[in-house]
Amino acid sequence: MKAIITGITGQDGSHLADLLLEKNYEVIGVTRRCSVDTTERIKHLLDFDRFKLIEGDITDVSSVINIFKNNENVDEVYNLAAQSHVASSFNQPSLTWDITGKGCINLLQSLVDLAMFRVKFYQASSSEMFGSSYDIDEQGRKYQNEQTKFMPNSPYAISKCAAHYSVRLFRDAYDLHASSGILFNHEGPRRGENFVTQKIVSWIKNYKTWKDKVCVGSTSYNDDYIYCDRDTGNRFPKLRLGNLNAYRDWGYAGDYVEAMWLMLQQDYADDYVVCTGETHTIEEFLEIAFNYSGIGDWKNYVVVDPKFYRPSEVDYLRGDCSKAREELGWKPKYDLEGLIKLMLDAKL
Ligand code: NAP
Ligand code: F7E
Repeated sequence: MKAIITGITGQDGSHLADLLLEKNYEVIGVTRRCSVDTTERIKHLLDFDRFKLIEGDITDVSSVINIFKNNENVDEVYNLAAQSHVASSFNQPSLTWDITGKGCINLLQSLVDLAMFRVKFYQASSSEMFGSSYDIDEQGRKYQNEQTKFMPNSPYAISKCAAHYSVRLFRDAYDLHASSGILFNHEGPRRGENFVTQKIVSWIKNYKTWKDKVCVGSTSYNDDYIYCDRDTGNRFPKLRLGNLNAYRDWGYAGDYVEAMWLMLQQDYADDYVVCTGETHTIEEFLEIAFNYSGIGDWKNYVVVDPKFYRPSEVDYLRGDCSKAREELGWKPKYDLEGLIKLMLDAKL
């Protein structure tokens, strides 16, 4: 089997490459030109003979066509490439649209134009597409699943909705085996530093290094800094975060790439929600992470900084992945506590 992965240098791309190589696939990863090396997450794969990188950019149709023409025998295409940061999408809405929305259409249309109808296609859809929308279950709890309507409220989410609907269109209009995984937040040691979970974990690591190696005495605080009492000139900045009250359904990225692969092994293409079914606030994440790392009450170390507020927030996400459980036989292996321990242990 041969697969092309766009977004190979990202968190999910690297986990998916690991999984497919384990399954004996030949994996072609698409990387875009960058002035610095972006292969940190896949450096363990670079010498592998079934793993190859090719240069390409999904916003450029001619680049996409060349990739497919040079790999006409490909079996599966996983489109994981995106401008994936929601807050950044408010600052760069057109760029986000070009990559996250139009990029997917470029891939789908190129498959059709090249008559590559036997290729199976995976699209990385997102729980962000639900925005402020939810349904209510029998216990009165809010949830989102494949039937919940989309109410996107960021340029990122709008672009993902366009890509998602395009996948459905190409599935119906051209009979493409094109599936979308509506994945809720998934994290892990390979998560980018500017997403809230990794930002918290990285701060804890840096603080502990400072506390254990530099500040051997006791500490005191002001609004913005933690001071080392043995040397008053020595201070460490507090962790600055935005909205701490949003609820997220956080799972482990390593689990979620398996669901992507399972979708493409089905006889028929479809859309599937992938999640844990549990939801927690950023405050709860802080509580567990600070307790596990032994620092103490997170409230002494965190500053809420409006700079990190978004123009529009997604307040509540909790998925229902009954369909993925029943039809794909998939279930998550990590809960939030397990995920936080995994991330902290890797970092520390
Ligand atoms: P990520 O770490 O931000 O990775 C994004 C990848 O896309 C990077 O490899 C990036 O390359 C690549 N890329 C960006 N623009 C590109 C372009 N024009 N052409 C080719 N490649 C481009 O994201 P992730 O967390 O792995 O997520 C993977 C996918 O799942 C994304 O589509 C994301 O929107 C979606 N998703 C993620 C989550 C989540 O919680 N992680 C949840 C739902 C959906 P560079 O390294 O060069 O920047
Ligand atoms: O924010 C709040 C922020 O940036 C989570 C992407 O992978 O998952 C991800 O999008 C929450 C939000 O992830 C900070 O306001 C508070 O409520 O980690 P995040 P996200 O926006 O949920 C979805 C499913 C995707 O598809 C996306 O690609 O945390 N928050 N303070 C903060 N967030 C950040 N980044 N930084 C803060 O300082």
